[in-house]
Amino acid sequence: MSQKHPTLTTPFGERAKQADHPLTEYLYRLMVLKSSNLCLSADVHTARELVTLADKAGPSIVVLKTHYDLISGWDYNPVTGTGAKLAALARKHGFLIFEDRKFVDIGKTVQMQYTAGTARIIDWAHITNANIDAGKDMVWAMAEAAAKWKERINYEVKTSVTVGTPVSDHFDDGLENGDENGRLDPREQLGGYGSNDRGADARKGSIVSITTVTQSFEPAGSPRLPKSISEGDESVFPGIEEPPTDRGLLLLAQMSSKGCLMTREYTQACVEAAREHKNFVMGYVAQESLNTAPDDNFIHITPGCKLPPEGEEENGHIKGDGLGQQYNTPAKLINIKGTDIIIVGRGIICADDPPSEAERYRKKAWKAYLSRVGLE
Ligand code: 6AU
Repeated sequence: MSQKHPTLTTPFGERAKQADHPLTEYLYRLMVLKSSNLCLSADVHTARELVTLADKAGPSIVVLKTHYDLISGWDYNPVTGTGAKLAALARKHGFLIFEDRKFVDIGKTVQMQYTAGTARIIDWAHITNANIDAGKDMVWAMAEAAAKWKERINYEVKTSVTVGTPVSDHFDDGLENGDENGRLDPREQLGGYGSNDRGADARKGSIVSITTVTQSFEPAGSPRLPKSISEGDESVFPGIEEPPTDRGLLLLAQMSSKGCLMTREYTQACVEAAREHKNFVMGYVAQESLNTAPDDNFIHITPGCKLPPEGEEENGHIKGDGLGQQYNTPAKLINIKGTDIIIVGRGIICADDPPSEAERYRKKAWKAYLSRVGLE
């Protein structure tokens, strides 16, 4: 890490202005607004616990990190399910959702895992991450999938399939004649007419055997993040607009675990991939700042973070978890290693009062950032 890289001493508000990725720009502004550089790793057992924790700790965090596949009772319904509920809480409290999926496979497979399947991660997670052991082309494949998704969600597709007179039952997707991800492409389905043809004229029908398929396309802000949850809470965090519909990727460049096999060469390949895909890669999951080129402005988000119990020596050694996880304090990771956001899981979740522990971490991490950039 170069201690002298300008991003180490530039305040987040300034870095927002220089950000290449719209979601990174938004995230920096959110961090300044909430005085928070804390990501909560919400590794709890059930969907109910997850939603409750997100609601309670939401005011202290700027990123909520999930592992959807370790949550029992995850509801996959795109409108009322767990992803939709988290999206509503993200709007209410002002945080981004980061699904820690660590994609690694051939390009075609990761495209499908990212955009389709049961979880439809891209629909509710603003950010995800990838291990690029499979090669840099995987990043290109994910970027392509995200670009197509963004294009598609600029239209809300409402399709009614009826026999005879159309009725009001609507499907959002999953029709047999959808694209390879099981989705309808509005322009293909309607013979290639484009966005200028929206509105009342955009309602057309075609006869398939005796079945009438009627589709209407309406411009929509962020329709794939449903605006309501069953609890009916539709409030929006004040002081900032809703996040852009862009999706972002973090490259898993270094890990916190003991004996990690990621080599310097691998980490360097991550840096190259990030520079090649600035419109999709926001930055890294890493243990130190990897910004070295003069115009690097990638964001760094770092797990393996814990504070000693309240009242104990703050810069003392923090024991690992006995399963390979190693911990550092927020001050060390932010001040010395140059990371921007700390990821904390068990340090908060296992506390007697997780929301107030989240506040304690927020204050410590923000103080470390202020001291790094000389604002304290
Ligand atoms: O604070 P913890 O140890 O309870 O949780 C850390 C969280 C877990 C890990 O899956 C994740 O951070 N993680 C990652 C990520 C975010 O990709 C990388 C890594 O190197 N170490 C690590 O712990 O959800």
